[in-house]
Amino acid sequence: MQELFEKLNELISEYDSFIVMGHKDPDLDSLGSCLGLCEIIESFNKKAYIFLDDKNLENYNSNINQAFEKMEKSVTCVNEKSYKKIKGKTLLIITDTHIKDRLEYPDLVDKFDTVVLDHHIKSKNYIKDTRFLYIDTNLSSMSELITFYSEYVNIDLDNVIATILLAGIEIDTNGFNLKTTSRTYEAASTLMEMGADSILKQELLKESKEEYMKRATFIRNSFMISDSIAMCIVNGTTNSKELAEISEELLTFEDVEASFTLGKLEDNLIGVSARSLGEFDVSEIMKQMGGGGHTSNAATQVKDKTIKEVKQEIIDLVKEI
Ligand SMILES: [Mn+2]
Repeated sequence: MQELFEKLNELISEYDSFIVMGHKDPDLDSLGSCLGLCEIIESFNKKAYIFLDDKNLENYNSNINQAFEKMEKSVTCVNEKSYKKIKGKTLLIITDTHIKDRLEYPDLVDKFDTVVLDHHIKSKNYIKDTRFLYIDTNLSSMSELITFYSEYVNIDLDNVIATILLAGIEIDTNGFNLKTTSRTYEAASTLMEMGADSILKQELLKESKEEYMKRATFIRNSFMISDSIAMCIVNGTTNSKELAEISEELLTFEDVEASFTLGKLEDNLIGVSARSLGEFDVSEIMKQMGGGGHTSNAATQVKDKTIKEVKQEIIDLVKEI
């Protein structure tokens, strides 16, 4: 990792200004890594901006404004208009995604030199033409990476930023269960030492009761398709995030080794999110259905089929293995 941090240091010294951007519908990992990066960059006496719709953050996390108010470090957000006023040689740093369509504002990629940092499985449509692209799927989260980077450059992050980073790790690991290594705990420990606040963190991780109840209803209706594989079908229109959350939650039940959650993403498009504790390779099945991923975390989207057909296809493929 030392090599990566040296490379980032070099890049930072080369430019005057920086725009840091995460993915759209930012979660705490995306947001935390953006904030942490900005603080690191500014410690080099350079100006960093976050590309973020800060007026609508509440839509993504009902307690985030409270966190921003408590932050001692000031952050400057830019949007579709205001980024044009940024002066000097500017570098765009993307974190927590490497796919253009997932960006908060994809157009920016064509306007600035770009660096991409991510921990998701590399997709075929990754952002090309970058100054530097770094994808490490062994990382639990971008928050973990940014924590180590701040340690490397010897910066004590703002308490609130440390809190958001810690919450980001918890979100991406589903409470230190998925993709968690000793390094993940090390990062968490560093963030606590930097002053991460567990009460604020809990506030940030609270979800609305409604959302929880909705998910609980779907989970109650889930069923086993083999001795150790659970399936859940979401009624109505859903999104990939909800499907993934349900699959992850199903893994916490006794006897569940792997899980598949499916639901309608839009008309004529069904999403499947698959998770496993690691023994059963869910990517095998998702690949056969046109998707991808790795052993414990995979997904696909299927066009022009009914939920019933997709459900049967999964059941048949599971039987074959
Ligand atoms: Mn992430």
